[in-house]
Amino acid sequence: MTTKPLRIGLIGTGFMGRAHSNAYRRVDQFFDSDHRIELRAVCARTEDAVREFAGRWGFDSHETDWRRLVERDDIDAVDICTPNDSHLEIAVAAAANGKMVLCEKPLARTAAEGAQMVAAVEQAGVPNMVWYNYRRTPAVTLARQLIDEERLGRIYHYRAQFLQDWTIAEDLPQGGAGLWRLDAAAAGSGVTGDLLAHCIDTALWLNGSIQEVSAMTETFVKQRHHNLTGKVEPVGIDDACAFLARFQNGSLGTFESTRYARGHKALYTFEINGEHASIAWDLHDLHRLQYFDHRDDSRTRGWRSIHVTDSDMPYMDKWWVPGLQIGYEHTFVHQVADFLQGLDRGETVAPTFRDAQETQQVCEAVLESAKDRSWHAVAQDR
Ligand code: SOE
Repeated sequence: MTTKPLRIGLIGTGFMGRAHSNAYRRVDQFFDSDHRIELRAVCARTEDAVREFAGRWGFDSHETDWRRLVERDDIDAVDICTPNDSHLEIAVAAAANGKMVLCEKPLARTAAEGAQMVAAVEQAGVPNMVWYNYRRTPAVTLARQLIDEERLGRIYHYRAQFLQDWTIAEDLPQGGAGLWRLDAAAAGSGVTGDLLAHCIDTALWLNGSIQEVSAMTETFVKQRHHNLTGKVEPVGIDDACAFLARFQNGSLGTFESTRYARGHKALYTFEINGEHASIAWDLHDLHRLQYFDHRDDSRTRGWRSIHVTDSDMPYMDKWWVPGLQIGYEHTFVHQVADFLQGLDRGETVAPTFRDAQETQQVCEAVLESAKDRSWHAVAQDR
């Protein structure tokens, strides 16, 4: 088999820069594709730090200005792992240079920015993808398979939560490295864009489009020291958000996210209740899918805890032997593997920018609804 190189230019060396680099390093060892990853360049602002990152993860070279990286002839795909306020500018420039564009979630700060990004990659005709990684947890992919097989019957309820507790301290500053998620100018929103965006992406994938929403948000700590301005500034993000949703398939959704749920670090859970069966998943126990089927014999009927490790489970034939589980970082490996295999077949791989824009539109409706305390229709212009 002849393999074609896919030369990556990665921008951003924080948490996601590491998660993606790890995925690029591992994918070829475990998954087959006609494309072979080459880590050509990594970019971050601080010379010493980016050089160290390039050495540690095996990038051939480094840049300190992303504009230089997106213009390089030896890069095929630009991967955006920077805070949300730079996604638009980088994606548009990368697409204009004919690069494939991969972008960390959320696609953008607002739906208006997202629309420009969709237009940029579609006009350039370049492959594109957004890293909503939880879809590719084997147990979540299994949930999708069970739904596709119509085992649940008509769906009545979709319930999701994403709970954290890391911003409770009032003296935690906002802004800058590691804390840009608290800065509305950099992040766009708080838990809605950062955490509920994951829940919404999974929900749209498993249960279809959302028609309308009714939301409430709260900012518990109203002002924080800003690391970039050096002043105490108002906090513009939502610390917590809860919303009700009506799906196009007639089911009802309830979504909740907060960074003020003491004791919870990244408790992403969802449950779907159908006419015949229900499924539930919990990120803290990510290799298990809970399944209840009312059609089972009544004497043995009950919730089953499916350990999603056998080789007939999604992605699992590529890893270890049955019973041995995988974790968070593997979801990113799966996403790269699917992207490469999509290139092999000449097919797009979801979630594309256009798919992720639907999540932006739900987020937008949620934030608007919280502002004026009324139901908002979700724009359906995909
Ligand atoms: C926030 O703490 C965060 O890191 C999100 O930004 C990620 O998308 C989520 O997967 C885990 O939590």
